[in-house]
Amino acid sequence: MIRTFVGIPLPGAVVRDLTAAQAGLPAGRAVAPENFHLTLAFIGEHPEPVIEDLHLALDRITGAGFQVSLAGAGLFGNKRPRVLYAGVRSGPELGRLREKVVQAARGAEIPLARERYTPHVTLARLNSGLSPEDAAELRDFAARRAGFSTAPFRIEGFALFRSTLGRNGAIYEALAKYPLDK
Ligand code: 2AM
Repeated sequence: MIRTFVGIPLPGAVVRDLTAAQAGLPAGRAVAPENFHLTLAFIGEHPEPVIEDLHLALDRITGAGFQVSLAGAGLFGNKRPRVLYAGVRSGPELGRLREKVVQAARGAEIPLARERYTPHVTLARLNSGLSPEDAAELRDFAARRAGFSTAPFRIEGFALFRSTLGRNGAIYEALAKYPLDK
């Protein structure tokens, strides 16, 4: 079984901005710079032949590259925050690309969870045992990052990532890359 997701790697300048935005994080585990990405769809665990079918379907996706920027910060999980994230500012192209990825997964007979897609980049993950004090500090921290933004950058492609869960967090490895504008 391979645990995978489809995501967009980020340019170096954006990674540097995200790393700067993590400074002073009061609680939780900061995402390592090499792990920053914008998830298009979490695929989950599947046997290798299924992932091979997914790869072929992803490889058939066409479309033009497009611009996005990152802006703002927030927490997923109100009372029990689980993720601190940077927001994404984009036109309709990002949602359309996500839809193509969802269709590719369906074509490979991978049923995806029917959840609302909220584009974001995870800055830190928070343990379920977070104290109310730490949660309050994190809310303050996110509020202070409300003005966070990056310069616009171009999405030139996306990738299929393998996620290997380990003791020190997940390791992500790009299994295949899919350029847009091809
Ligand atoms: P994230 O985008 O908020 O960071 C690999 O696990 C990637 O898929 C992570 O980036 C993760 O969250 C995203 N993801 C989305 N839904 C997930 C789920 N149900 N379980 C694990 N990861 C998920």
